[in-house]
Amino acid sequence: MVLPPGQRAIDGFPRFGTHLHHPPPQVPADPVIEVGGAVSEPFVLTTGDLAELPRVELKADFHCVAGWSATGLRWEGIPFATFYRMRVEPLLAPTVSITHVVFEGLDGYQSIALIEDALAENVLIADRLDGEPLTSDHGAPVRLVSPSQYGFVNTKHLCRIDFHTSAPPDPDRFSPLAAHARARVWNEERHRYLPGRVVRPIYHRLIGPIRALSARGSRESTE
Ligand SMILES: Nc1nc2c(c(=O)[nH]1)N[C@H]1C(S)=C(S)[C@@H](COP(=O)(O)O)O[C@H]1N2
Ligand SMILES: [Mo]
Repeated sequence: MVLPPGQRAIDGFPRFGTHLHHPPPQVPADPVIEVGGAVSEPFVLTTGDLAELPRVELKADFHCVAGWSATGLRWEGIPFATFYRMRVEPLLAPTVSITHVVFEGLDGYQSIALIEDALAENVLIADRLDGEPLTSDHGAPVRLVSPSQYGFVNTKHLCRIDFHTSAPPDPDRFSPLAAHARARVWNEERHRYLPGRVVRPIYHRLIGPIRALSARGSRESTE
Protein backbone atom coordinates (compact mmCIF):
# COMPACT_ATOMS: atom_id res chain seq x y z
CA MET A 1 0.00 0.00 0.00
CA VAL A 2 1.38 3.40 -0.96
CA LEU A 3 0.70 6.21 1.50
CA PRO A 4 1.47 9.92 1.09
CA PRO A 5 4.90 11.00 2.41
CA GLY A 6 5.32 10.82 6.19
CA GLN A 7 2.06 8.92 6.86
CA ARG A 8 1.71 5.66 8.82
CA ALA A 9 -1.21 3.27 8.42
CA ILE A 10 -3.15 2.49 11.58
CA ASP A 11 -5.82 -0.11 12.29
CA GLY A 12 -9.37 1.19 12.34
CA PHE A 13 -10.49 4.79 12.27
CA PRO A 14 -10.12 6.70 15.54
CA ARG A 15 -12.17 9.71 16.57
CA PHE A 16 -9.66 12.53 16.36
CA GLY A 17 -9.47 16.28 16.80
CA THR A 18 -7.95 19.07 18.80
CA HIS A 19 -11.05 19.90 20.83
CA LEU A 20 -12.64 16.47 20.78
CA HIS A 21 -12.35 15.77 24.49
CA HIS A 22 -15.88 17.21 24.43
CA PRO A 23 -18.68 14.80 23.51
CA PRO A 24 -19.89 15.11 19.91
CA PRO A 25 -22.52 17.81 19.39
CA GLN A 26 -26.21 16.98 19.63
CA VAL A 27 -27.70 16.45 16.16
CA PRO A 28 -30.99 18.35 15.67
CA ALA A 29 -34.09 16.31 14.76
CA ASP A 30 -34.24 18.04 11.35
CA PRO A 31 -30.62 18.85 10.53
CA VAL A 32 -29.90 21.48 7.88
CA ILE A 33 -26.87 23.03 6.25
CA GLU A 34 -27.03 26.82 6.04
CA VAL A 35 -25.45 28.18 2.87
CA GLY A 36 -24.33 31.79 2.69
CA GLY A 37 -21.64 34.27 1.86
CA ALA A 38 -21.29 35.59 -1.68
CA VAL A 39 -24.46 33.92 -2.97
CA SER A 40 -27.24 36.30 -4.07
CA GLU A 41 -29.65 34.58 -1.70
CA PRO A 42 -28.60 32.60 1.40
CA PHE A 43 -30.51 29.33 1.73
CA VAL A 44 -30.96 26.30 3.88
CA LEU A 45 -30.28 22.81 2.60
CA THR A 46 -32.48 20.22 4.28
CA THR A 47 -31.94 16.49 4.41
CA GLY A 48 -34.69 16.24 1.78
CA ASP A 49 -32.87 18.71 -0.51
CA LEU A 50 -29.68 16.65 -0.17
CA ALA A 51 -31.59 13.47 -0.99
CA GLU A 52 -32.55 14.97 -4.37
CA LEU A 53 -28.93 15.32 -5.47
CA PRO A 54 -27.14 12.46 -7.25
CA ARG A 55 -25.11 10.21 -4.94
CA VAL A 56 -21.79 8.46 -5.30
CA GLU A 57 -19.68 5.94 -3.43
CA LEU A 58 -16.00 6.63 -2.83
CA LYS A 59 -13.30 4.33 -1.52
CA ALA A 60 -10.48 6.36 -0.01
CA ASP A 61 -7.79 6.54 2.66
CA PHE A 62 -7.98 9.27 5.32
CA HIS A 63 -4.85 11.14 6.32
CA CYS A 64 -4.53 13.16 9.51
CA VAL A 65 -1.89 15.89 9.48
CA ALA A 66 -0.46 14.41 12.68
CA GLY A 67 0.67 11.44 10.58
CA TRP A 68 -1.83 8.58 10.89
CA SER A 69 -3.77 7.20 7.95
CA ALA A 70 -6.95 5.12 8.09
CA THR A 71 -7.13 3.01 4.96
CA GLY A 72 -9.88 1.65 2.73
CA LEU A 73 -12.81 3.71 4.00
CA ARG A 74 -16.00 3.52 1.94
CA TRP A 75 -17.88 6.81 1.95
CA GLU A 76 -21.26 7.60 0.40
CA GLY A 77 -22.73 10.99 -0.26
CA ILE A 78 -23.09 13.86 -2.70
CA PRO A 79 -20.07 15.17 -4.60
CA PHE A 80 -19.40 18.71 -3.39
CA ALA A 81 -18.97 19.80 -7.03
CA THR A 82 -22.48 18.50 -7.85
CA PHE A 83 -23.96 20.45 -4.97
CA TYR A 84 -22.01 23.53 -6.10
CA ARG A 85 -23.03 23.31 -9.75
CA MET A 86 -26.69 22.54 -9.07
CA ARG A 87 -27.45 24.66 -6.02
CA VAL A 88 -24.81 27.40 -5.67
CA GLU A 89 -23.68 28.47 -9.15
CA PRO A 90 -27.21 29.50 -10.20
CA LEU A 91 -27.17 31.95 -7.26
CA LEU A 92 -23.90 33.65 -8.19
CA ALA A 93 -24.05 37.04 -9.89
CA PRO A 94 -22.08 37.04 -13.18
CA THR A 95 -19.39 39.30 -11.72
CA VAL A 96 -18.84 37.17 -8.61
CA SER A 97 -15.86 34.84 -8.59
CA ILE A 98 -15.61 32.45 -5.66
CA THR A 99 -12.11 31.77 -4.30
CA HIS A 100 -12.61 30.18 -0.85
CA VAL A 101 -15.14 28.05 1.01
CA VAL A 102 -15.57 27.95 4.80
CA PHE A 103 -17.08 24.81 6.33
CA GLU A 104 -18.48 24.87 9.84
CA GLY A 105 -19.52 22.07 12.20
CA LEU A 106 -22.15 21.94 14.95
CA ASP A 107 -19.28 21.99 17.47
CA GLY A 108 -18.08 25.37 16.15
CA TYR A 109 -15.14 23.81 14.27
CA GLN A 110 -14.24 25.50 10.96
CA SER A 111 -12.10 24.65 7.98
CA ILE A 112 -11.22 26.71 4.92
CA ALA A 113 -10.54 25.37 1.43
CA LEU A 114 -9.69 26.98 -1.89
CA ILE A 115 -12.60 26.58 -4.27
CA GLU A 116 -10.45 24.56 -6.71
CA ASP A 117 -9.58 22.08 -3.95
CA ALA A 118 -13.21 21.84 -2.81
CA LEU A 119 -14.33 21.16 -6.40
CA ALA A 120 -11.99 18.17 -6.83
CA GLU A 121 -13.97 15.13 -7.96
CA ASN A 122 -13.29 13.15 -4.76
CA VAL A 123 -14.72 15.76 -2.36
CA LEU A 124 -18.04 14.68 -0.85
CA ILE A 125 -20.71 15.85 1.49
CA ALA A 126 -20.85 12.40 3.07
CA ASP A 127 -23.60 10.88 5.15
CA ARG A 128 -22.54 7.20 5.22
CA LEU A 129 -19.35 5.34 6.05
CA ASP A 130 -18.78 1.64 5.38
CA GLY A 131 -22.45 1.07 4.62
CA GLU A 132 -23.83 2.74 7.77
CA PRO A 133 -25.06 6.26 8.58
CA LEU A 134 -22.24 8.37 10.02
CA THR A 135 -21.81 7.85 13.75
CA SER A 136 -21.43 10.81 16.09
CA ASP A 137 -17.71 9.97 16.32
CA HIS A 138 -17.23 10.43 12.60
CA GLY A 139 -19.37 13.45 11.95
CA ALA A 140 -23.13 12.79 12.09
CA PRO A 141 -25.30 13.83 10.43
CA VAL A 142 -23.04 14.82 7.46
CA ARG A 143 -19.40 15.74 7.04
CA LEU A 144 -17.04 16.98 4.40
CA VAL A 145 -14.71 14.33 2.97
CA SER A 146 -11.69 15.54 1.01
CA PRO A 147 -9.28 12.61 0.94
CA SER A 148 -6.53 14.43 -0.99
CA GLN A 149 -6.31 16.96 1.84
CA TYR A 150 -5.35 16.43 5.47
CA GLY A 151 -8.07 15.49 7.94
CA PHE A 152 -8.45 18.98 9.36
CA VAL A 153 -10.13 20.16 6.15
CA ASN A 154 -12.72 17.36 6.54
CA THR A 155 -15.18 19.22 8.80
CA LYS A 156 -17.53 16.91 10.70
CA HIS A 157 -21.13 17.66 11.79
CA LEU A 158 -21.43 20.05 8.86
CA CYS A 159 -24.04 22.76 9.50
CA ARG A 160 -22.84 25.76 7.47
CA ILE A 161 -21.04 26.47 4.18
CA ASP A 162 -19.97 30.02 3.26
CA PHE A 163 -18.62 31.09 -0.11
CA HIS A 164 -16.04 33.90 -0.29
CA THR A 165 -14.54 36.05 -3.05
CA SER A 166 -11.22 36.53 -1.22
CA ALA A 167 -9.33 34.81 1.60
CA PRO A 168 -11.53 34.92 4.73
CA PRO A 169 -10.03 36.04 8.06
CA ASP A 170 -7.96 33.18 9.40
CA PRO A 171 -8.11 32.59 13.16
CA ASP A 172 -5.12 30.25 12.89
CA ARG A 173 -2.72 32.80 11.33
CA PHE A 174 -0.36 33.19 14.27
CA SER A 175 -0.75 29.72 15.74
CA PRO A 176 2.51 27.69 15.92
CA LEU A 177 0.56 24.88 14.25
CA ALA A 178 -0.68 27.19 11.44
CA ALA A 179 -2.28 24.88 8.92
CA HIS A 180 -1.33 24.94 5.28
CA ALA A 181 -3.94 26.68 3.13
CA ARG A 182 -4.10 23.79 0.63
CA ALA A 183 -3.18 20.85 2.86
CA ARG A 184 -2.60 18.49 -0.08
CA VAL A 185 -1.41 15.19 1.34
CA TRP A 186 0.71 14.13 -1.65
CA ASN A 187 2.64 17.44 -1.44
CA GLU A 188 2.99 17.03 2.34
CA GLU A 189 1.50 20.49 2.88
CA ARG A 190 1.18 20.15 6.66
CA HIS A 191 2.32 23.54 7.91
CA ARG A 192 1.84 27.01 6.45
CA TYR A 193 5.46 28.13 6.76
CA LEU A 194 7.57 25.06 7.55
CA PRO A 195 8.26 22.14 5.20
CA GLY A 196 6.18 19.04 5.93
CA ARG A 197 9.29 16.92 6.52
CA VAL A 198 10.43 19.28 9.28
CA VAL A 199 7.19 19.24 11.29
CA ARG A 200 6.57 15.50 10.79
CA PRO A 201 8.36 14.27 13.94
CA ILE A 202 6.71 16.95 16.09
CA TYR A 203 3.23 16.11 14.78
CA HIS A 204 3.80 12.37 15.23
CA ARG A 205 4.37 12.95 18.93
CA LEU A 206 0.92 14.56 19.22
CA ILE A 207 -0.96 11.49 17.97
CA GLY A 208 -1.03 9.56 21.28
CA PRO A 209 -2.22 12.42 23.51
CA ILE A 210 -4.83 13.72 21.02
CA ARG A 211 -6.18 10.22 20.43
CA ALA A 212 -6.56 9.69 24.15
CA LEU A 213 -8.40 13.00 24.60
CA SER A 214 -10.67 12.35 21.63
CA ALA A 215 -11.55 8.87 22.89
CA ARG A 216 -12.62 10.41 26.21
CA GLY A 217 -15.31 12.42 24.42
CA SER A 218 -16.40 9.50 22.25
CA ARG A 219 -19.98 8.39 22.60
CA GLU A 220 -19.18 5.05 21.01
CA SER A 221 -16.71 4.06 23.72
CA THR A 222 -18.76 5.31 26.68
CA GLU A 223 -22.13 3.80 25.76
N1 LIG B 1 -16.47 19.40 13.48
C1 LIG B 1 -15.20 18.93 13.57
N2 LIG B 1 -14.64 18.42 12.46
C2 LIG B 1 -13.36 17.95 12.49
C3 LIG B 1 -12.57 18.00 13.66
C4 LIG B 1 -13.20 18.53 14.83
O1 LIG B 1 -12.61 18.61 15.91
N3 LIG B 1 -14.52 18.97 14.75
N4 LIG B 1 -11.28 17.52 13.65
C5 LIG B 1 -10.61 17.40 12.34
C6 LIG B 1 -9.39 16.59 12.36
S1 LIG B 1 -7.95 17.31 12.90
C7 LIG B 1 -9.36 15.31 11.84
S2 LIG B 1 -7.93 14.42 11.69
C8 LIG B 1 -10.60 14.66 11.40
C9 LIG B 1 -10.79 13.37 12.17
O2 LIG B 1 -11.94 12.70 11.75
P1 LIG B 1 -12.47 11.45 12.58
O3 LIG B 1 -12.71 11.92 14.01
O4 LIG B 1 -13.68 11.00 11.86
O5 LIG B 1 -11.36 10.45 12.57
O6 LIG B 1 -11.75 15.47 11.57
C10 LIG B 1 -11.56 16.82 11.30
N5 LIG B 1 -12.85 17.45 11.34
MO1 LIG C 1 -6.21 15.85 12.17
